[in-house]
Amino acid sequence: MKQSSASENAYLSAPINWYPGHMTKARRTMEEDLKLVDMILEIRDARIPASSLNPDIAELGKNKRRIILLNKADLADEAATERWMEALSRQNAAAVAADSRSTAGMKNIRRLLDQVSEEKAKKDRARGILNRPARIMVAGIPNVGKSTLINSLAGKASAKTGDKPGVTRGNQWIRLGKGLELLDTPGILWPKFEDPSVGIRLALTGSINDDILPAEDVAAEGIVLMRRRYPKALEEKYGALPEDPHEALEAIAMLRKLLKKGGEPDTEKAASRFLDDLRKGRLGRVTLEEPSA
Ligand SMILES: Nc1nc2c(ncn2[C@@H]2O[C@H](COP(=O)(O)OP(=O)(O)OP(=O)(O)O)[C@@H](O)[C@H]2O)c(=O)[nH]1
Ligand SMILES: [Mg+2]
Repeated sequence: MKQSSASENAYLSAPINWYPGHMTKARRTMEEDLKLVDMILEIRDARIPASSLNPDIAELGKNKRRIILLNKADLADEAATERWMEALSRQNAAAVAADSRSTAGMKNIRRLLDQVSEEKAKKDRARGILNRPARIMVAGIPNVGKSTLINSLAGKASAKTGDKPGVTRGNQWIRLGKGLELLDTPGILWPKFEDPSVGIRLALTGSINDDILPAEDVAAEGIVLMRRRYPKALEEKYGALPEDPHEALEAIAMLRKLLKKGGEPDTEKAASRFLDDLRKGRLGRVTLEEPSA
């Protein structure tokens, strides 16, 4: 592991095994399951719409209709979400933004899915096939809200959800009325990120397990990123912080009285606190990256 520094990307150049075996299997399973579905609903995190893209989905599903959903939009910067929606529409990608925990926000998505179902029924009828539901795969990286979305669409808790990556372990079909079936899938990451800051952002938003990267390093990068993008929110929460992100963690520890036995600042606890504040929206609504020009 490299020495810590103030720049983003400093920590991920060492090879890290964050591609657990079950994800390799998940990719193979996805390839098989794609043969069964009419469409892919690709869930991304609205706070990191680029870093939460899994190229496997586009590659394996290149012949399928695809809708992109920027989820957790309630935690993302609204203006940035608008810029992302514009950028996606310029690439001719069908995209919507949502807070999947609220059933109220599901109307638009339900309408899109019903359209898919009707089109399929029409095509099927022309070929003499009746009563075959449209099947939609819900795919995306871990912890992005796939199961939560399915539960909100279904109006009941059919799929298991949880505040950490890797909750859904296997596939599960959930029926939405007679014309639609949704496939809940385990989140998939991919083996190598060309840009190491992608790993940091996935950790910052909680899609990589907290025991894989050291919390202090992730938090230090988060502080650098917040200072660059939302300096006011950072200062409002913790006051003026020292330039060096590790010293900033010490300052947060002192401020929050997170001290070790000898009275020294407990930077590990400060890092967890910062990450929790960031992930829960206590530093305001934040989007950590912009669409490329
Ligand atoms: N604020 C917010 N939280 C959400 C949203 N959608 C899901 N969550 C939360 O995110 C966490 C993960 O949700 P899940 O539905 O389990 O995520 P998943 O994509 O199924 O995760 P895996 O099964 O691990 O791949 C849970 O704590 C949800 O309550 C959203 O739109 N906004
Ligand atoms: Mg799940």
